[in-house]
Amino acid sequence: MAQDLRTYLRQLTELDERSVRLVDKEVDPKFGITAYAAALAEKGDYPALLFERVKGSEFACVSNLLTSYERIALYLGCEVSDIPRVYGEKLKKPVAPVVVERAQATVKQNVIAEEDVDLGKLPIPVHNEMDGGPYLSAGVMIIRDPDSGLINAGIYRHQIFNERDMGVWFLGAHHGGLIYKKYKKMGKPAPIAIALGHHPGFVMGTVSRVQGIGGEYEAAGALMGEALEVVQAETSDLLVPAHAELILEGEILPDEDHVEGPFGEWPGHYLGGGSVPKIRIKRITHRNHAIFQDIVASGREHLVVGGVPRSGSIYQTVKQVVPSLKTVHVPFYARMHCYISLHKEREADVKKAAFAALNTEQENLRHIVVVDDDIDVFNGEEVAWAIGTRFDAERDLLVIPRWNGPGGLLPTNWEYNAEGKNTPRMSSAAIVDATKPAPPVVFPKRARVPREFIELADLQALREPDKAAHDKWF
Ligand SMILES: Cc1cc2nc3c(=O)[nH]c(=O)nc-3n(C[C@H](O)[C@H](O)[C@H](O)COP(=O)(O)O)c2cc1C
Ligand SMILES: [Mn+2]
Repeated sequence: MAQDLRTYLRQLTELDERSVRLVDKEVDPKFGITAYAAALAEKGDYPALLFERVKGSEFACVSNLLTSYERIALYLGCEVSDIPRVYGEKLKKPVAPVVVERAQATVKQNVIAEEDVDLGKLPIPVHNEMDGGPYLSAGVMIIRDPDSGLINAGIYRHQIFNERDMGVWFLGAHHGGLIYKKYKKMGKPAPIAIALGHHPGFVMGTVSRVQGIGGEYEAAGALMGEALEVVQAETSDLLVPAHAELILEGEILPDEDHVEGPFGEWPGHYLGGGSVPKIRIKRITHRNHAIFQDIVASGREHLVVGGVPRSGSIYQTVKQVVPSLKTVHVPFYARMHCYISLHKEREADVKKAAFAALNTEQENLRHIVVVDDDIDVFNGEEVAWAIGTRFDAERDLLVIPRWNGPGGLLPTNWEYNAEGKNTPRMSSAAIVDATKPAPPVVFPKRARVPREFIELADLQALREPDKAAHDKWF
């Protein structure tokens, strides 16, 4: 059986039954869904949430699903610390999708005709206080490049405008926007499909940095460990995932831009927005008892789903340039940072690695920190310690002026003034070289307890202080 959202939910519950929590009380899609995620996050708890009754909708909604590295390690079948390597190596071995017949495609179990399309009947959340309206945050938009014929996919935010219209917001160099502009230039509507609810390997495959247009279905297959099953769309020549929960089909209209936003984005601020192209939805297909998928915008989930694929893609490209790379980490808690650990063979390795990372993740990275391979890049404290002990700003800091922007989601890519007007600007990137000098230079050794003695420590012998101990010692 092909993997999908449901097989993954089952796998999660087998891991730990508390990892998926049901909410059978009715919730309002306006703040009601994100309120549960936020209340739990305040307690440091990030279970997947399955809302069974969302006001105004017959569909359930799953949210907060991909909130931890452990959940990603689960489907990749590896340790958390090995995610970037395993992810990067899988991306190097793309798996082509296979086309299945309509009868095999669970997403075709129900078809909603054009005249019956009403986006108001989907459980689409309003996430944060000042958001301009409901947003699809986990919709994977599929579009065909008219020149090469290749299918490209990615997640782009979609604000719902009315029963059948929504926006689409494309950032900088993302292929989705480049392809849309080709149709616009020809004055033609661009056929698209939006897939909602699927296996995390599909979702993350589509947001991986795949070089060149297309290749996301192949990345999804590689991450899922099996060919993605796709099926002919209803209204266009697109091939869509056969086991998504819902597929919305429609067109990006060439000349009907619409104001969108604001939307609380992953850096945690309200930025971006303005006028965006409009999509008209013409058909919806869905599984029986479909589960709509949401990603908690600007919350932990948004950060993890965005960060991990970047770590995987960067691992792959840096490894090609600097083979002594150990691993990389784009931490969810500061996704504009990238920590790279390597065994330095020569001084130039640091800059080669840092530029490969910057060029792989062109839009969002601002600070690359390169450390030696004795530093655990998954531990922010160790990275901070390496900066404190091995980095000298005068000697080891390289600033690359005007690297990011102008504008976009990073707050540093804007100039602010007292009138409350923002003007786009470009901001710099920095490479922080927190490595020791390359051999043969001798650098002071780290103070450590010998490993063989740590292993000899008998932790079973530890006990709670009892009364006798109190009387004697305290
Ligand atoms: C939750 C989430 C939301 C995203 N929202 C947007 C968005 O609104 N606009 C955008 O251009 N990219 C967005 N991205 C990033 C793209 O989906 C991602 O970079 C993708 O690789 C772009 O593919 P493309 O270059 O083929 O268009 C988002 C990513 C995630 C994980
Ligand atoms: Mn692409």
